[in-house]
Amino acid sequence: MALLYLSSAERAAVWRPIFRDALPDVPFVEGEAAVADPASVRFIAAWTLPDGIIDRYPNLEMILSVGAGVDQFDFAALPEHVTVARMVTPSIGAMMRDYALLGVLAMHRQLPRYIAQQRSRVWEAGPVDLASRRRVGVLGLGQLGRATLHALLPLGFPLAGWSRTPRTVQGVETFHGPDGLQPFLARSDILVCLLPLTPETRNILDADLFAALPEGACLVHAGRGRQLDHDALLAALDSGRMGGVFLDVTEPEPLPAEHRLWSHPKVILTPHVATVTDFEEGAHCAVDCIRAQLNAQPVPGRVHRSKGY
Ligand code: NDP
Ligand code: OXD
Repeated sequence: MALLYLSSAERAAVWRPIFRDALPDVPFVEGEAAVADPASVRFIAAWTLPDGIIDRYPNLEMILSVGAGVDQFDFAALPEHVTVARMVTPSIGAMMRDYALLGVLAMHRQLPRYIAQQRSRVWEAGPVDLASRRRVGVLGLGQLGRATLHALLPLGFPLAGWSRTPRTVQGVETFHGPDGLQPFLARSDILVCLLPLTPETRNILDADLFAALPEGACLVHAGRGRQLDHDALLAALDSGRMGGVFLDVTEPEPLPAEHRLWSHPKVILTPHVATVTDFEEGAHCAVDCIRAQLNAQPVPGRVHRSKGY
């Protein structure tokens, strides 16, 4: 029985001793070239999977994403009996909370405008409003959406959240499903997207969605690039329908050098850095997943394949 590890050498240096101590019966095999017996591979930890890998390991039972997302996997190519799990660790939530807070405050206090003004040596005050008059809406009430809302609550923004199924979050007005989307959008002056990428959420941030937001609304997007219609966003920024965007994810990544989002005065762009999975926490999370699988217990971070997240 072995774990086939297919990620960076830097991460491996942290994972290797943790696996040796915690799971001495599960050899930590680094790279396919090091696999002595393909039948021994029962677990794979990777960000992306090389083509045809599933056929090479007949006893594979679990794939662990080394990040929080799993949309990089082609579920249709994975046999039903293979469990897929992802990283659910305290620091992923904490880092996203910090990032989303930064984005919301940057939009609330018009940071793109003042960065552009500073570059042009323009001293011109814009309107300043109270947080209690700026409504924030978070798309996605999972580990990241909830961590963000908990951090925003004491700042006084009226808060709402949207999920697929009904959810309760203290101090937050919640909406769910397609019917809940329009009323949720209509009260969101700053929209934060923390949704997983699935067939239902692909391109969800499109012209119709921007039109359903209050005039001049802002977007903080740290979900996935393929959820965003980049052209529709540029058109909405140019027309004034959207007031600004704080963007961590694009399609493709890196964003091509000639793309207008790089230089748009209403855009703050970061290179997919909202969270980085801490190697040590990730190793412990992977150990917990494998232990749970071996003991036929619920696997933490297990992905529900029919839902796609
Ligand atoms: P979770 O699986 O914990 O939560 C997902 C949330 O989205 C749930 O509330 C779920 O609803 C909701 N949701 C899913 N599909 C729909 C839908 N069709 N309509 C409405 N709501 C929907 O995910 P996480 O919070 O851990 O992560 C979210 C995403 O953030 C990741 O999948 C990844 O893409 C992205 N991410 C980005 C990072 C970055 O650095 N930029 C880093 C880490 C993650 P319900 O509660 O009903 O199930
Ligand atoms: C992740 C990410 O999902 O980095 O971990 O986006």
